Amino acid sequence: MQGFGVHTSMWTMTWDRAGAERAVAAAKSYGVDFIEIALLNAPAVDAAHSRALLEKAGLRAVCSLGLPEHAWASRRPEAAIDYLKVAIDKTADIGAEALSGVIFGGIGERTGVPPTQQEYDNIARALTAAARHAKARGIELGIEAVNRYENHLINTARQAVEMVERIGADNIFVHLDTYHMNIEEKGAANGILDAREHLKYIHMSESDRGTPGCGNVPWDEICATLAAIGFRGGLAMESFINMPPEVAYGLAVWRPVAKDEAEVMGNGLPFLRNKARQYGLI
Ligand code: FUD
Repeated sequence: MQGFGVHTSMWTMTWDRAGAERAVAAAKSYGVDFIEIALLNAPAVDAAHSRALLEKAGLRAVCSLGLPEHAWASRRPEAAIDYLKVAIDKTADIGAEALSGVIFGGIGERTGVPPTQQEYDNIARALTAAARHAKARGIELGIEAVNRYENHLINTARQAVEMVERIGADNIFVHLDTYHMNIEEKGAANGILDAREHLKYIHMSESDRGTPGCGNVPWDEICATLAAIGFRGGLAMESFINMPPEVAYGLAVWRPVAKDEAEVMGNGLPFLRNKARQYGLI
């Protein structure tokens, strides 16, 4: 995945036909290279419909998810494998290139105690099987490190690298997110440096998940470090302004973090795209 994209949470978190039509039309009007589609209910997605929309718009896509509780890999690896296989098949049928995000567990999954070896063993087993299935379908899998309040298992770039290296498949990569890094890493550059061998995708998300450029994320440091490691992966702007309650709960987004779509797309998008261009990332 290369170029500059937008997470479709900007327009919908429900990837049904109406949501897909709205999001693809809007993304095309802003001239992005790709969209990230949240497969939060993978089995329900009409893949052929999405594929036709994307082809007509000339847009590429990445899919992402957090696993539903009945399929959290740390506890139920077999259920996770079944769910991930369906999501991988949908990703391939949509014509997207990768399935990424919290593919190892839930957004909001926490046991209340530190992770156990058994949890990591279960995740590794599930993701090894998922990577094999993804390989057969021509799909890459990304592991996104998310902050401690959303998940207790993979919070840092280093932990994501450990899991990627443990799985050892050539179609699995590290996915970072500037919002999570701002909470977890000892300086944003260090997270990127830790992941450099495996980093293929990054969410460009502000410290409050609102309009990029209006918060505390050190964008110059991020872009300069990406340029320094020769990053050639996808950059996706992620801003959560369209939150259904069940998703807002996992993400702990309790109030509007930006005024509206016009503010994020009118100010945040050009801000980030200009930074990415300035540093030769796109
Ligand atoms: C979750 C997150 C998202 C999520 C993806 C799911 O905190 O940062 O990237 O994994 O949006 O579509």
